[in-house]
Amino acid sequence: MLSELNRDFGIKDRIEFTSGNGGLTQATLRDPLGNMVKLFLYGAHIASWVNRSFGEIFFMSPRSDFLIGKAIRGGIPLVFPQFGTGRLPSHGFARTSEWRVRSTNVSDSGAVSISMSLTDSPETRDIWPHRFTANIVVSLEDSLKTEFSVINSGETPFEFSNAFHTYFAVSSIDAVTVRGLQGTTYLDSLRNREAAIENRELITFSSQIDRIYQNAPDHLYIHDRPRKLQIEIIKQGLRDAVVWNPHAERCLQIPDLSPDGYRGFVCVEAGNVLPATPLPPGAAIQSAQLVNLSTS
Ligand code: TA6
Repeated sequence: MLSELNRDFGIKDRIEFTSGNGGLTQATLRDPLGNMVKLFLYGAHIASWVNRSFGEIFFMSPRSDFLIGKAIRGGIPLVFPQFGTGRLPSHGFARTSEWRVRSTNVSDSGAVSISMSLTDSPETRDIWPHRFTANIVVSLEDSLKTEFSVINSGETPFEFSNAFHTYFAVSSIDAVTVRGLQGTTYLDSLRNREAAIENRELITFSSQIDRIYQNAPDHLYIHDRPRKLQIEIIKQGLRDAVVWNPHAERCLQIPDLSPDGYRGFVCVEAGNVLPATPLPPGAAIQSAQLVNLSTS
């Protein structure tokens, strides 16, 4: 497996496949500038992004499982085809499925990318009776671009939700603000998804926040004051943004987070969450998230 992957998709000094946590196959992408991404083929799950100027950008819980069938707690879990709880496992089956490598590339500008796909199977059709192919393209340079597309390859329409459930590492949750959502309607998952309007320019985290901001602006900003870091999230073809931090009380109920694990991350999740997106037979949807870093 690893030798075939490296033979077919490895690129000297740029892309290598190895056995990672829990024996999961991981791809390591290194660009010429010194940036690095590690991602598992399991869930097409980006686990780490080390930027040459700002270090590790994503949070990974020290208590995360790396077991087939379990979600990984950190990095970018892929939400598809369901958001949250429902008929399918929480956040759908994409993040607990083995994705296939389709191609790898180094662009003229030095961006290193990998493309992976997930197609329906007897197991997925058992719980979600639709034909589809989902694709992920991850492109690394000083910024990180993740593209998600899905085609309805069946004869019947379906609807789905998708999101990049990104765990951004922060110095401390009480020193972090999220900007760009003022005036946006959100569904408050702590109040049975009651609708309200965000009235703050800067969202702060003194208690649990779990909100689905609908039709949110495409440019969002996380500011980590102690780290003097601004993270810009540019979403394309992704209507919504979920903002989540469990804070102390909820954190105690999440076994793969340490009791104070909430202090080390904020989730800002670009996606098409609610309402679900209808997809007629033969139709496809393209979307992308671009994350830029700067000193602030
Ligand atoms: O995106 C926010 C959320 O839906 C929260 O309600 C919380 O459940 C979080 O996702 C984590 O979900 P998970 O299934 O990964 O434990």
